[in-house]
Amino acid sequence: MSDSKIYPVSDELAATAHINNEKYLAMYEQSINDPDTFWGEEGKRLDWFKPYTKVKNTSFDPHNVDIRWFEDGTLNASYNCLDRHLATRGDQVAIIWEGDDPSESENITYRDLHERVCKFANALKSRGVEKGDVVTLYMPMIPEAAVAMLACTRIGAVHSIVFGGFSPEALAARIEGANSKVVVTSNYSLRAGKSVPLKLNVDKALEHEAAKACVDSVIVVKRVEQDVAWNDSVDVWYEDLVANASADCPAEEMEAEAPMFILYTSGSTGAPKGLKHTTGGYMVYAAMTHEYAFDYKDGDIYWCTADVGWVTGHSYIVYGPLANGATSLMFEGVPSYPDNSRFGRVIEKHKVNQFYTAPTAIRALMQQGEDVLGDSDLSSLRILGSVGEPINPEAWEWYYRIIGQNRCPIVDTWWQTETGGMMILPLPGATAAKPGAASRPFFGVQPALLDADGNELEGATDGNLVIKDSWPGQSRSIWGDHERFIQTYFTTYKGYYTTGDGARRDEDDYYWITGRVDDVINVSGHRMGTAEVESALVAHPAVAEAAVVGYPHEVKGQGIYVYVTLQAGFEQSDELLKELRMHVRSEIGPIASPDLIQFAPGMPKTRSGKIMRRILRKIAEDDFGALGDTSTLADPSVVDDLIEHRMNRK
Ligand code: 6R9
Repeated sequence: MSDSKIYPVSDELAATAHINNEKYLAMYEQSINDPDTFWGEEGKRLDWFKPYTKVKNTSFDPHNVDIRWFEDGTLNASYNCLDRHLATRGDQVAIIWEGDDPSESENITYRDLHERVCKFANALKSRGVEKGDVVTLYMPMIPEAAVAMLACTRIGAVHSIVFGGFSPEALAARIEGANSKVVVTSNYSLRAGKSVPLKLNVDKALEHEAAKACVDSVIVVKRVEQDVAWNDSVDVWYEDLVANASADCPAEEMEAEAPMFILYTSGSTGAPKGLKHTTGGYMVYAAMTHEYAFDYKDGDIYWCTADVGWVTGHSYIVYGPLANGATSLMFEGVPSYPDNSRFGRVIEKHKVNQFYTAPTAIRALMQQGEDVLGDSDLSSLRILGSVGEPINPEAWEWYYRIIGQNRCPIVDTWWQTETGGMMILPLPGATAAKPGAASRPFFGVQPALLDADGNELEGATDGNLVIKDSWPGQSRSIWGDHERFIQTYFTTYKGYYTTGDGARRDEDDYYWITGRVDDVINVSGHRMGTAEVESALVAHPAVAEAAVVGYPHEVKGQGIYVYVTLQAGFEQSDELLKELRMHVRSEIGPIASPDLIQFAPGMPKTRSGKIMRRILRKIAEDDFGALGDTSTLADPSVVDDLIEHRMNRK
């Protein structure tokens, strides 16, 4: 990879940000050398019912993985997001809700939110929910989703959010896996003006006997005035429940290590795992990372475009921002409705200061051209964030130039459902950015790169990214299967947390995430990150999006199979094929030259925007009979086209 451009920290941010470089270095050192003192202090950013006296008590020993933070303290997450702000910021807006329809929006103050949460918490109790019970949320991006989360944590119930785009089968498996007795949903959800039958999906999920056996209440928010099938013995309207509920509901005193939520995520093998997060450490970590990553200051308007169905929505729409007393924007819609300028319009309308989105969204906008946001006024923006996948330098530069107007730092945040919060990122007042690099570890995070035998590598090199010691936001277990937790994350490399990602460390000790280790391909003995090849391809003006997978190659071991989606205005041709090959050769080198290139009108993506490489690999291997589950794809029909035009026919 060629030497990267460097975007230094502005003098202004270095002077005004919470964390500048000097502070970063000093705090980082303390966080590693004296974690008890460091986190003992940081823990004070929360209100504790009973203060902790012990801070860190953690072991990555595969015989006994045991992770505890602040273990003798007690607190409540909902209290920390609401009650403690009432005296000082009761009338401040906590959540700005922007509907799918641009004419619909709502400002909810901390006082309003507190009242709504207390009422729904009492409503949950009236349906028999007790401390420790699991409540499944299958909801659109409406305020009631945040209310339900905070109501659960208020009474010590554990929420398990299932993204509204998942199928009834996926929902059923998660209800059953968590033995959840209550499901909260809405009759319909709205997406780009169309209503989606969420409640019907719940009904279908409950046709599965095992799921049905768990659930005794389905609480339904009336999002749109439209009829739904109704089963009086199980279904109850949200509105009816809260209408009769008291607004007085003291927050339950929870132990720091009490489970707070479960979130299912897929790995490279087996069924999705329900990762367990606990209260004290998670909340400290979510609040702290939110404040420092975005240099959040009182009065700022902060917008994360994720869905609450993903971990990003948990930590950076709800818990982190609200713990900090922030104003957090929650968006129900999509970037392309009513037209492609929507993100710009929302930024302008609500004067957004911090904007946090995913590379896939950036590339989708990029494809539409530089004037995609129209005449939207973006002058309120201060800091931009990126999350979910490696951001290729091309998309980074576009994000910086077109959305950030050459003045807003981009915080590329690497982290995972398992990590609870951000792990590697350039703090905006401290770390000069290199486009495409997640850069430096957050406080308390000790990354290392290992070779295949588990030896720690030194200096500038590539390797398997692991973390050497615990941080407070870390997942504690897989719900109901601690052994699987140990097997998945702590046995490949003993004594380390295995991330499943590969990374490169450069001469400045910056980390560049190269993608999942299972996406790494080996061509003629050369290891290559598919992300690196993709990044090169996307840097070509004709390419909107590229996905690269390996396929069995007689001579090289693996060959490079490329799927490209062209920018509007470009036609597929043999000339262009040649040009793309040459382009990759010149960007990375001849070993990266694509063997096969397929023009793809669309990529198979999950609804969270991640390209499903498993499917692309199968098609590249000419083995599409065994594609596995495609039900979680945003648009399953793209697969048929990919198969029809596949390049590798045995
Ligand atoms: C937060 C989230 C985790 C996986 C992770 C990695 C990829 C996320 C990234 C990134 C490069 C970034 N990933 N952020 N890769 N740079 N800034 O996305 O959690 O859904 O669990 O995904 O996503 O591969 O291992 P999750």
